[in-house]
Amino acid sequence: MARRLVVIGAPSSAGSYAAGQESAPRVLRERGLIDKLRAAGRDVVDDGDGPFQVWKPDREHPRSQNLGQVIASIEAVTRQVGAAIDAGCDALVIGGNCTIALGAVSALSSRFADPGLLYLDRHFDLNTPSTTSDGALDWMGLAHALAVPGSIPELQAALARIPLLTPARLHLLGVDPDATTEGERRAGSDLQLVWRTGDELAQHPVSETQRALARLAPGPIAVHLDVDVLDFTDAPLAEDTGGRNSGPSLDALAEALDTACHDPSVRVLTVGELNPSRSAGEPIVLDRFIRTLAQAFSVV
Ligand SMILES: [Mn+2]
Repeated sequence: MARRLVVIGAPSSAGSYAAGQESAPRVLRERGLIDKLRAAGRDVVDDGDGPFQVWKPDREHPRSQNLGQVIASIEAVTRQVGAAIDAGCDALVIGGNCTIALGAVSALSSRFADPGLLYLDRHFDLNTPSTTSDGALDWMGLAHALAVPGSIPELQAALARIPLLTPARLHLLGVDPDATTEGERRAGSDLQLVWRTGDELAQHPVSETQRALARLAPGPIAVHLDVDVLDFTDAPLAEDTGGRNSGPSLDALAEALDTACHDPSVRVLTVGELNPSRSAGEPIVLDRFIRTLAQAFSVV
């Protein structure tokens, strides 16, 4: 018997480069996400949204923009995912920025000894305000989870533990080495993180996911998907348009998500950085993505 699935929205672009991702939960619901999940056999409860936050420049804090909003969004995800877990349910969180993954792991960390995180993203997200000048917190999340030097104390303090994760409890799939900063490469090497490239994920979506799950066993495991891991030419969903003609297709990613979400140790999937305006010229890609989620959560 599949566990009940709680759908949670995190409509925020506060940690982004520009507005857009805040509308992802609304757009996916309007295009039938909840009904498609139910049609796949799941008992679904829609728990609604956390705070609605639209990015604007934070000129007072240019290197860590909109920190207070980012923390409030993470805390809302932590509360909502925690309530779902306490009720014996699984959770699907639609972001929002990739920092929502910290909320999911925080919720698990308050309840379980040793949760793991499978992170599907083109980026390491290991930046701090000293390694990138752009001040977008959405690619600083894992640095804060791992307590990389230079992390912002207020953001760390919002998490269940410091560090929230150890390298042994983190597995990254889909990284584009050309999309990493020097500071990220240094942190990743210092911490000896385990990661695979987008090409490896594209070629072996099932076996790479199985290897990650085995490494993070017994869990529980949170899975995070930044849609920028996808080949943007195949599936233009992400805020970041840099992934043209590299990384997995949506069909290949579907195999990875299918494998992950059908593993009983996986309790949460967070989806970040989906900007619906990217697919305005071909909105059917949003329906393909909803079908991918419904298949991943289907009762088999
Ligand atoms: Mn990313």
